[in-house]
Amino acid sequence: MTVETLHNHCWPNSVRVVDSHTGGEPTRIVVSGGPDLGSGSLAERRERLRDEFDDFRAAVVLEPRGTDVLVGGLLVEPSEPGCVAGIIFFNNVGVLNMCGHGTIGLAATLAHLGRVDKGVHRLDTPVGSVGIELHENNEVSVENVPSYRSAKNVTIEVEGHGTLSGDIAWGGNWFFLVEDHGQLIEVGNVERLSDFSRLIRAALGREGVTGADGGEIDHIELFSATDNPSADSRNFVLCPGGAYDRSPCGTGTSAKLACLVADGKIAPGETWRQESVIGSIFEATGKFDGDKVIPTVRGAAYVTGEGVLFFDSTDPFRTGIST
Ligand code: PYC
Repeated sequence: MTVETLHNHCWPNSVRVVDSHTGGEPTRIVVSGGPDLGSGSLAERRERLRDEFDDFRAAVVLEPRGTDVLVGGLLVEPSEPGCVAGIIFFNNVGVLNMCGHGTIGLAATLAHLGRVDKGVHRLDTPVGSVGIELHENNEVSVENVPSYRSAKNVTIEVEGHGTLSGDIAWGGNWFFLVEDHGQLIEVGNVERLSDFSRLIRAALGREGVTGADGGEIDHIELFSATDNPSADSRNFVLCPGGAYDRSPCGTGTSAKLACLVADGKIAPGETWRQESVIGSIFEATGKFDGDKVIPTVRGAAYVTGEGVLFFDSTDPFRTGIST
């Protein structure tokens, strides 16, 4: 099968992909045939993907080829020396900064393709390089970008729910982290949790609350206790496109670790075990980097499929179904 490369804004006939899931959250990596984003940093090439190839993003992750839950990644040449690959993640509504579960899935994909051996490697991303280490049993550790809490106890007015406070933290994406919310974090309650979290995100937007760099806080993370003896806490994470993260969210777990370290609730080197709303677990430890923490997040990923996506020029849903 010939896989054509997309040049000069022409559509490819097809791209080769490898699918995986990490703690239940799916990732689809475009391993060949994707658009040529030219040269430059990963941040510059991400802008190009966003500005010039948004239809391609949508075609790969949206129905009928994907779902709203799917996170996509375009494998590219790295620009940072010492990196084995570059990755630009995207989802049902746009491009992402970084993606923890997706990086664990990417590591499993690269191992599946025979492109990396067990051991330690670095990957280039739009927000800096990250480390991966492949272990036994499908487990991967990701040494994430430096993470930090930028604001504590920020109070907002949530429509229908009154005043609520949370922390703002960076873990490769911006998060609003809420402990005291009165919601039941259980898989049977995800519709209500999603609606509630959307209202929080709307309140942040309405009140002009942003990350420290002015970036939109597009991920909402709720926490509760858990009865799982293998975990320290359970979370629910609303992703930018409205889907909830089936995994504990790698960047969200990093943001949580940054808050715990800032509050002196966990020492660097201690392990935090974050359970997702469906019961999958990531383990995280951190080390200090000035006033930030460098989290290492560990989870398991499984390759679920490998194939070719076709983009027939006569297909009325070639660019996906936007809802
Ligand atoms: O694992 O960092 C993550 C993530 C971000 C969005 C979905 N998953």
